[in-house]
Amino acid sequence: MKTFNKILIDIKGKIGYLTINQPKALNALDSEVLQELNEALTEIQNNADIQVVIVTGAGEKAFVAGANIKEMSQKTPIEGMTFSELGNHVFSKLSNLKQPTIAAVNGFALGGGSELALACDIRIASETMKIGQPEVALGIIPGFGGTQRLSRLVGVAKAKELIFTGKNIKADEAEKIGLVNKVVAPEELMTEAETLANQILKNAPFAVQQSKVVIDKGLELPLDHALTLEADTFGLCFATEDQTEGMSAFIEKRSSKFKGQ
Ligand code: DAK
Repeated sequence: MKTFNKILIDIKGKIGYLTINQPKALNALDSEVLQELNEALTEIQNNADIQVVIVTGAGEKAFVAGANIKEMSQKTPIEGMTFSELGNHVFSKLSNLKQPTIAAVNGFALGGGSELALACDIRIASETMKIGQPEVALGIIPGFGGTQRLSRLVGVAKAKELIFTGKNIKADEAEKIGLVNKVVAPEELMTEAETLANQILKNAPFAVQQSKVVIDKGLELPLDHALTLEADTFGLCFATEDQTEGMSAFIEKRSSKFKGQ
């Protein structure tokens, strides 16, 4: 796997670790970070050895403190547009990644940082996490999907409260409103994310990946169409060796050995 300047990619077993590695700037997202994320996500998508991805930030203080305000403040309108196009492309790529993604949110997750966590499938937070969408204080609105993903996750009223006030909330409140799945002590964060990843890894990879597609795409469809998508994809699973293996293993009272085929 290629090495990068501002992000780290590591693979252990079937887990890919994607770390934003700019701790001095609280892992703020500048154009270079976004470009590297873009490349890294393509590599991850095409790497059959990686079956779950954990996204985190380097250091103890921040997951990601947002888009890089210092860089953004210098942009011309055209550069702003390019930045926006790249950012939207990267966040959609993360959200549509075929592998399930877990954000291990280890501190400040503000603006683009909150949106990075929202673009992942599951969020595990450290007790030290503070999450929010402070963009309106900078004269902008959330631009990496926050208005849409936050509303879908926590409901319109809570999303409006968070976005209109720009306030940060702590981990326990984020858990209460369903913004994060679970809160753990900082030293347990990575172990918790890995435990979850390993639970996912016990299952048939194609079935997990297709569940993700059907949940995400289905939410954009009328219920009848979404249920048809589910039925079609359910049928498709019967074309896989892993479906035969999973059901045979149950009948033969043994554990399954999935091959991802
Ligand atoms: N950008 C650049 N540098 C940042 C940064 C950021 N977002 N956040 C922190 N830093 C830098 C600080 O400037 C400081 O650098 P030095 O001064 O040491 O060089 C270093 O990180 C440590 O930060 P602090 O000294 O401020 O640390 P504190 O503990 O005092 O405060 C903090 C931590 C997280 C509360 C504070 O740093 C802070 O408020 N940061 C900004 C948080 C924020 O407003 N984030 C939202 C950014 S706006 C778009 C799509 C999306 C977006 C934009 C456009 N398009 C589609 C075009 C997204 C926008 C955002 O995310």
